[in-house]
Amino acid sequence: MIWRLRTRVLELDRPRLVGILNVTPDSFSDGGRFVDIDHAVAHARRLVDEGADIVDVGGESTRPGSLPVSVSEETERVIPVVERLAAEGMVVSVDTSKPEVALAAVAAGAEIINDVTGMRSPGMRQVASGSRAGVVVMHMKGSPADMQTEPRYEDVVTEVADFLEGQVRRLIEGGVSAESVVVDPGIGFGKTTRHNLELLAALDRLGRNRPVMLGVSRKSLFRSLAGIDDPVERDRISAVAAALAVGEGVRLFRVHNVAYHREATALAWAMVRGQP
Ligand code: HH2
Repeated sequence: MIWRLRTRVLELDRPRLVGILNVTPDSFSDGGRFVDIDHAVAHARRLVDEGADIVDVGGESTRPGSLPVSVSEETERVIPVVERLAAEGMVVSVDTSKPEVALAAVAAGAEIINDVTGMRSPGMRQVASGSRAGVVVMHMKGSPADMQTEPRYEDVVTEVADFLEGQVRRLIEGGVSAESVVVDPGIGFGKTTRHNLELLAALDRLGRNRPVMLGVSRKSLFRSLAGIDDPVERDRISAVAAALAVGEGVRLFRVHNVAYHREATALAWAMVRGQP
């Protein structure tokens, strides 16, 4: 399996780590820590030193209840950081739902567009096909403002799988290469703990046609499942979940603590292959 990005190809011949860089004042676990550009760049270097293959830069929090930010605000937060990281040779992904921000980010050197709204906006699909960027199509029910108010599904796995495949089809019809697209079930986005678990139990099915990216890092399901209130204290259990997902075929992990995840996924990968 490969993932075709804007100017390069990433082999998915082993687990790959996407280090999270939130340049926001209000993200749920690290809000406010990397708003300053030099701090953001220093953190990105650390993510890469620890083994991140990609750095995902986000300028708008999507935590439950968060409110949207304007295009200009998000652009100001994200673009200078993308420029600096790309200039240092890092593979940069931009975590945005706004076509204007995605366009500016690819012009500044981003290789990947990661859209938590699943590329529903025609403008986003145009930017994707025009730029030939890699694309992450994520599932979310509702919007961050309302997604956790009693989400309901008949069958969460079928609904999520159908949505993701439908969006991939639209992208391909719009001229995006099938090899450029990966899918993400959107753990915690309009889902109860039970929905999240049903999806985690069906990762092999979700990954049948397409590489899967998984973002469980520090998420609130670890509060309900393991009683860990402080998001930063959820790094170890996040790495355990990622290791288990390696066994289900997942090759891309969006994570805060790269060092833990590197260890856990490397071990899982050796066990899956039966080779060091
Ligand atoms: N989760 C978050 C943000 N972006 N993108 C993908 N593809 N998958 C995810 O699971 C995902 C995502 C939420 O986490 P975080 O960035 O740490 O928090 P916040 O949205 O508060 O900035």
